[in-house]
Amino acid sequence: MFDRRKFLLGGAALALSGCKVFDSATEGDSALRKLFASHESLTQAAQRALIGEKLAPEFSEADIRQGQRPNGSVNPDGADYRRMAEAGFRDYRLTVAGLVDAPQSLSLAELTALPSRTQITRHDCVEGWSCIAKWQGVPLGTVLKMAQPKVTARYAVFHCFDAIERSLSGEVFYYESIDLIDAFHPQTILAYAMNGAPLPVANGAPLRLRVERQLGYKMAKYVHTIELTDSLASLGFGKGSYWADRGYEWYAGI
Ligand SMILES: Nc1nc2c(c(=O)[nH]1)N[C@H]1C(S)=C(S)[C@@H](COP(=O)(O)O)O[C@H]1N2
Ligand SMILES: [Mo]
Repeated sequence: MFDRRKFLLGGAALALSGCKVFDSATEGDSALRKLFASHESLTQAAQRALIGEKLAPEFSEADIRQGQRPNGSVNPDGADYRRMAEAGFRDYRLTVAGLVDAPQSLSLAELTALPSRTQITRHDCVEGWSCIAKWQGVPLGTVLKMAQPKVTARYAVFHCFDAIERSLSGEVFYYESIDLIDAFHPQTILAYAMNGAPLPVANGAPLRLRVERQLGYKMAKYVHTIELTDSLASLGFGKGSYWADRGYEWYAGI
């Protein structure tokens, strides 16, 4: 059995020893803080030290004022995806692989049979718009525990069905990653329903990530595989995310 406590303690101890140094230096408006703010990994460490395991704000039904605005890929056109969508995703399977002792292959029926979490949260896109919507899904931590991550696992990488880019050198499928602190955060879910209905294709059907303390581009839509890794170096250009590889930050905390 995968011992989550031992596993998390290992990671937390490392993270804490990394953050502690910056605790006092990053308080308030010190010159050091400004210096650190220019360096992403230090900003990330400082942000982590400050926010800890805090929950993102949750809202009420009355706060849902509009539909979730579809953005990025809205209709993957790969033949396999199209066939699957036309059959109501009956043949969909989520693969959980990589640094795990018990790789998983889960149908939508199996995923929806697991205990779910529902949350009304605000989605903030880096382009400057926000939407409040209700999301229902299975906590990512539940699915990862089933796969029994090895102690060497540090990141959850999300591989998606949509080719976001096409060129003569080939197709680039959307990819994202988060660390295992965010992966096991209680509000991090694999959502299959939105605003009380099955997740629409435009918003990532059949399964999309919600990682509520980060910006929209982290929330991979059309996820087919979750791969646990100890490094992001061999993914894309090495920054761990389609958009991070194109200039945005990998840790997009809000
Ligand atoms: N697979 C995939 N995931 C994605 C994207 C994408 O293009 N492809 N776009 C991202 C961006 S920039 C945002 S803001 C959100 C949009 O989610 P929505 O369409 O449900 O609003 O999905 C994110 N996840
Ligand atoms: Mo976005």
